[in-house]
Amino acid sequence: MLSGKTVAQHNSRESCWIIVHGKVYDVTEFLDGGSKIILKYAGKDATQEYEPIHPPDAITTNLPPEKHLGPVEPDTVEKVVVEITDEEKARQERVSNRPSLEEILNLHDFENIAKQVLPEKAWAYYSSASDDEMTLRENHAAYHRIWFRPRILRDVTNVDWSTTILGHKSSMPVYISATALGKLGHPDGELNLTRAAAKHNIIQMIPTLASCSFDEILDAAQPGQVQFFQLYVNKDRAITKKLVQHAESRGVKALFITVDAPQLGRREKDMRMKFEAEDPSVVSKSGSEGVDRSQGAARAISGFIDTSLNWNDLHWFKSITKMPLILKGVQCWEDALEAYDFGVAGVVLSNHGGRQLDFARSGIEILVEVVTKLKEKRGLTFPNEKFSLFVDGGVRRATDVLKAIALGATAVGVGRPFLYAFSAYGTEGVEKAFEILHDEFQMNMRLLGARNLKEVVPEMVDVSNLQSHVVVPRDDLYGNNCASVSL
Ligand code: 173
Repeated sequence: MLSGKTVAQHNSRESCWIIVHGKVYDVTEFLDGGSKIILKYAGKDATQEYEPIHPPDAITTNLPPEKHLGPVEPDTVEKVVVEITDEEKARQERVSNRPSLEEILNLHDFENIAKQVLPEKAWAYYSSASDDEMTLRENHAAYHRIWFRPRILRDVTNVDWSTTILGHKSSMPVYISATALGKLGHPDGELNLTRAAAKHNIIQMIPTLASCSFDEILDAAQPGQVQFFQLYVNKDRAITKKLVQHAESRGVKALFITVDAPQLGRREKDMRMKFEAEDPSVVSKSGSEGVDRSQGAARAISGFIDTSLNWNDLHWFKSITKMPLILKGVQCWEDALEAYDFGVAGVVLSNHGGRQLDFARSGIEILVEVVTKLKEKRGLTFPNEKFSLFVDGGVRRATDVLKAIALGATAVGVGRPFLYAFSAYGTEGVEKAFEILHDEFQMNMRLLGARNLKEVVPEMVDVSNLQSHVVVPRDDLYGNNCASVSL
């Protein structure tokens, strides 16, 4: 057994040991590039910082066994004193005063509450988007430029909004999109989603960068529960191959390869947060890196993503798995057509929740051109069982979903609202979010005159304004991105 004192001596760039869950690891070789945060914990217990942003098996998969130095004598480790600031006290107060779930009426409510009850870092990471957050706002605003043309005098006593996604039943045309770092918001992280999804027959897309390990999330699923996997392609293809084949062997039903993030966007809210959180004394010692001391939670852990990923790699993916492949992050009809011609099972028309290229168009706008062009060029009609179109970004209401369905989407992905729901209320929050959507589907389908999703047709929407990118309306929730530099 190592003593805390011994560990404490390895507190430099030359030799950096950390303690996680009572075990000591030599992480010196992880220090090159982007890992200044590790140095802050050199020689110390890093568990609290480590836990939310790494799955429990991250060390065992990434650090060679000889760097696992064994257990530390618990009593000899100096406790990392976490000072409860006044701000934190106030936050905890807000957590205990949060409204009951009965008071939540829509998905926006979760966002509003999350903003007030989440730890600052978590809110900054989840809510942030790139640059001026124009695409983030546009994602939501684009739905406001589509209006309905409802039909009347149809017997809408029974309405059914259940559907099939890539051959799998779903209680609504919505799936849980992948979002990273669930434990920043709630100690159970992504398991909240798994549990709620099981109860409501909703498909969960498991993120590569979940806080919980992949197997934990699979183990938490009920027999027969359908899960998809979102993949960030690693520079080390052996790691990717292992991940993909493991997912397939555990029964994951589809592989969503993220294609819009060769580099992560600058999410300035997130970056600013880290900037302030870091201990200046440590930073100054790290020397020549100048002020670029931190890139925020996401960038800090994204270095493994392969910037060279290209169309040719898709052959390789086909050779290593039988799971259907879906490209996540397609942003124009030309790429959708190429994806179709290549023979993948579908595409997600998405700009990564506004977190990548700012001024990328909304998924719903892209959907219209993709449907038009694929009909023109390949004679396809949508929804199409051979080639599914998914949309994500900015979806908050069943009306948003119905607009996408009318325009040819198979289903839409929802990310942040479910994150916010479990961050504030755990699994029950996510269940409530599903219940709200179910209620909204029932009412809106009746009012639209559609008894099932097949009856939600293009003629029911007016998209004549969709492509006019007029000024994005003011949005208080997001308006503060640039106002947070304190002087
Ligand atoms: O949007 C994100 O934050 C994201 O996809 C990501 C990518 C790499 C690391 C962490 C999160």
